[in-house]
Amino acid sequence: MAKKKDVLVSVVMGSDSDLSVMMEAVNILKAFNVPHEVYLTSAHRAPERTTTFAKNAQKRGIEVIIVGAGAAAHLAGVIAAQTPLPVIGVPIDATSLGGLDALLSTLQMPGGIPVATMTIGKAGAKNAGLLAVRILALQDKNLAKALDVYIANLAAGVEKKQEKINDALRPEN
Ligand code: RP5
Repeated sequence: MAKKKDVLVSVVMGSDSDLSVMMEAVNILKAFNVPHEVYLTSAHRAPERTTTFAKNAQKRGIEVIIVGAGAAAHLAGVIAAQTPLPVIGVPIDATSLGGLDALLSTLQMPGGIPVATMTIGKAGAKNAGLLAVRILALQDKNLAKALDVYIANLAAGVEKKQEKINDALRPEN
């Protein structure tokens, strides 16, 4: 049996209710064949579990941590405070404030402890996965090539959509 590859990216979330959003990050990591894990913890409901995770992440060989949380979303900052690894935060729309609460809680870190904060919700989770891939690609030529293909496909998709618009606007239509 092939040896299981070491986890490079941990996708952390504050609640199982965040999973559907954070799957966007997981799906990107799967698409790029990046070994990853999904880890549930909470800064306020399980502070000791959060500390244990953050303090051991580097020793476990993890290189990037993605953290999704909603409401008073301090999970990314609390983890970033306890590890030197890059932490990417994803604010989740979990309350009547539409994610603005989580956005500001994740984003507004005082100087000294950075959290690279993405946009709210699924687009943010997808971009968190892609940012993790970009970070890992700095040291991994195969991943860098796969990223180039992904980026080229995005541009090709725009060209295709332009052609569709042109077709729809042709005078004979
Ligand atoms: C945060 O509170 C979680 O990240 C989640 O987005 C939000 C609500 O959690 P649940 O009450 O659904 O568990 O800690």
